[in-house]
Amino acid sequence: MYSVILVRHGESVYNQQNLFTGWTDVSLTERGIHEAREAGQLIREAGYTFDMAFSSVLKRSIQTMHYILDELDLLWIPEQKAWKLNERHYGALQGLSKTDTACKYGEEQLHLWRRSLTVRPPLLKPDDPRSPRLEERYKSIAEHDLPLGESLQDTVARVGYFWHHRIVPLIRKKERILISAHGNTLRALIKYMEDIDEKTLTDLNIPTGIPLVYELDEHVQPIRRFYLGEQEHIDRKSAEVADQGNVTE
Ligand code: DG2
Repeated sequence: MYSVILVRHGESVYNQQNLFTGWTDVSLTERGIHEAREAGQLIREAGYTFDMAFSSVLKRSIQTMHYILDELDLLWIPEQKAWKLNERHYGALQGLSKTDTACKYGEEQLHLWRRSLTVRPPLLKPDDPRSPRLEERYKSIAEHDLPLGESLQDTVARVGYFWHHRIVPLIRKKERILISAHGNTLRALIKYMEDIDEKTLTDLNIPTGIPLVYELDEHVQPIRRFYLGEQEHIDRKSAEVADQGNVTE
């Protein structure tokens, strides 16, 4: 049996301000740093360790990976930063307030943009200053691979590919892996691994900075997943994510 630990980065500046983030590269807040360190402590106390760590190329995920590894005294292990683990690209919604968006377009539309499997956000224009095609860090990626806005299904395709081709082979070699990523990247990965139905997926809200352990069988198929930490705390933090953008009491 194998295991892998997934974690959504700690609270970011945009999470704190309730803004759509996607590929916007924002830092952790003080609370986010604290959450990341706590995640490391929970992992250490539960007796897990790592041979290799993965993050996206966005600093909130990289910082979280480093705080966790620091708590485990594992900053020395190999790490890989991969754009395929970036958050779902939120297109032209990036930088907008979730609450203002709900007021303008209605809570139903906000919910569709945030939690539907197939609905894409309004796409960015290729020459929009927020376009990844203009960014130095993506210059080695073919233009047609760089999204201007993604549905969760689009994210499932790229994250699933990365999991299957880059991570599973390492797990088979008994490498113990940490993946520090994002709310929707992790929802996409769970969808890919378990093929959960759309309703369950819609209701799945990943809290910031809580380690999620996957136990896997000899074929690297999931047996069970569970969060580390107190259930009440985890439920409260998941509800906080679900409620972002609510305009009614
Ligand atoms: C959040 C997720 O991503 O937002 O892009 O706004 O995990 O990088 O903070 P993260 C964003 P929701 O889909 O929960 O609105």
